[in-house]
Amino acid sequence: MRIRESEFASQIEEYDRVLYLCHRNADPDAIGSAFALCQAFGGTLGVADDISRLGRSVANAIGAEVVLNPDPEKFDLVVIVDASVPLQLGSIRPAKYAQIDHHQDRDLSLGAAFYIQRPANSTAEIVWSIIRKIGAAVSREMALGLLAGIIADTGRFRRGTIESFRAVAEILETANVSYEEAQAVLSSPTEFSQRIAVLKAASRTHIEHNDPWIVVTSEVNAFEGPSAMALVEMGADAAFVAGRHNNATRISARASREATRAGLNLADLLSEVAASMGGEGGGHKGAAAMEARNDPDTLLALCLEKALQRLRELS
Ligand SMILES: [Mn+2]
Repeated sequence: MRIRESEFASQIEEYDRVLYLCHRNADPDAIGSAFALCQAFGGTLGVADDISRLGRSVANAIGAEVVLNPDPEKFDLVVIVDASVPLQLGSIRPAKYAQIDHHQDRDLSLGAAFYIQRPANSTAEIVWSIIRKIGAAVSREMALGLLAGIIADTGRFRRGTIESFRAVAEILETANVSYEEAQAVLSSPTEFSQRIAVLKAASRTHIEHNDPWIVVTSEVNAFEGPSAMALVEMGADAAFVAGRHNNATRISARASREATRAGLNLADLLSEVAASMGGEGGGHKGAAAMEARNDPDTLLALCLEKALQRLRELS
């Protein structure tokens, strides 16, 4: 059941023990959003599998207690935060759940007891609108977490909308925190292993072009997302980076602003490729991921072909 943001408080009141569950590799948006909800309504902050480097940095800065791989059975309700497909929850399959999310895939919302899912730059903006509506007290830590989520998910405002800027202004006005502090939370230096992975991805890049579009693929063992993002920053319109994880291949994809504006939708593209291979995928137009059992070469070739075909149709 889809609910309005103003209805969240009355819905959540019905449950005693609530788990706010973030997706795998939980990022600042997931952590900041789930933390603010825990503070406003009471509950436990959980993460499927593991937390990302920046997610950890935010959790440390706001003093969030994070439970890794919590047992959903121990709660009356699980609220899935910032995730839209079951794959993002690792092996956690809550029997009863709600959802607050800004992605476009409907996989999880269809089975939710109640949910708020709408397009926004970040889940933090949706959470801010829930909290603002009930007039809950906003601590410095809640504000820092939400700001970090918005700053991170808007790509430091490169994709900022009126709603993002308004939310940031309102949060700064409400809580005793400065924009500079929120930025500092996100500026921990990039880990050695990530820099190595990104550089390896760049050196192994396979390049295909069809003027004006450039599509690239690569393979690394970790940090597929940051690698794909780096390849787009270097000039690619679409970058697909594969990595093997146990028996599965994970692919992270990023697209340039020009390509998404022209109509390229990576969430659709990866969910199509995943579906044809018995895997799962989704995300946003400009940033998406998938996982399947096939080898990286097969999946990357499919992604490359589909992206080039789609871009050809668009131009
Ligand atoms: Mn998000």
